[in-house]
Amino acid sequence: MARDPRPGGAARLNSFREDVIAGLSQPRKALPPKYFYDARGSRLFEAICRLKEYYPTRAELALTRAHLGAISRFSRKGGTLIEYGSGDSVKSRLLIEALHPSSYIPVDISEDVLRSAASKLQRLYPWLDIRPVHGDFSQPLEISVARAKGRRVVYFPGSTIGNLTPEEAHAFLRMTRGQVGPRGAMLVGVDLKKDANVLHAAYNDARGVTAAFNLNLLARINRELGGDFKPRRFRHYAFYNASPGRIEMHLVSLTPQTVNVGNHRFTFEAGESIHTENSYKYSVGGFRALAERAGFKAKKTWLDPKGLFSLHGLAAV
Ligand code: AVJ
Repeated sequence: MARDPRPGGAARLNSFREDVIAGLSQPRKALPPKYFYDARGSRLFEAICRLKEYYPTRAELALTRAHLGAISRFSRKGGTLIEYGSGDSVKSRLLIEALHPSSYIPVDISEDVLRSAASKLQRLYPWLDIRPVHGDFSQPLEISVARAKGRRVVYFPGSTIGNLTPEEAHAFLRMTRGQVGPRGAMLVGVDLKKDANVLHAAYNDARGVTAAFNLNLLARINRELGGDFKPRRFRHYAFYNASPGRIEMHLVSLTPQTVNVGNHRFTFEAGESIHTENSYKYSVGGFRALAERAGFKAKKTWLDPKGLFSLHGLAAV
């Protein structure tokens, strides 16, 4: 799938429709997690990040604060900072203040979040050259070498890399390795393997915010593609699958039912699921090995005090 030339318009809707039809036509139904983030989904995700059960956001913020000096020495000052999945850019502010990059390129799939964060940052840092790119980080972005001043550092926080299979993560790291060039670097936030009960709670919060976030995908299909999903006939289901090392999120059909999306009709058996997200968890050594296979030198790993989450400083070799 090519990157949309008009991400806000008809082309964006077409790729959403194609991905939904293709995903629901498989024998094991699945939908890509990138479609969670419409305006309502982005707000729900921000609410997830504030939940007591969802430790990754707080752990990553804590480790970034604690190791900011070392992170900025590793990244070096004054270059170009490219951030994938920048979202509301809270952690970006810490990095911008520490690294003082000459340019900052936030890349995000949610246009509203991207624009409002960029204008807020521009008010805070009038000296900073900000060039927001609306898009999907899984596709190579044409960030031209000429536009990027100094050392290029890609910042990929939040364990968004966990949405990719290890094979996809390998390909993604290789692509980024090409993008940052021979002297470039990458900072990647990666959630760690831990007690399955802690993981389970983080994706099954008591207030049901994660369930609402998952179910919003069906509401979005109804709104944007004219679907007739009845979200109440599906249940949020998330569990840690230890052998691949990932949280899986599903929407499970509570009854036998038929759903229409445009001219397409999909049938569900009772108990049949739509697999909506994978969130891979790594050991420190496992992630470093993956990065090294993709052509980086794994130079630094920073952890929060409880050892829940990691940030990796990778240098191009
Ligand atoms: C944004 C992909 C890192 O996997 O933890 C949170 C998304 N899904 N709760 C994650 C998510 C359910 C999140 N990532």
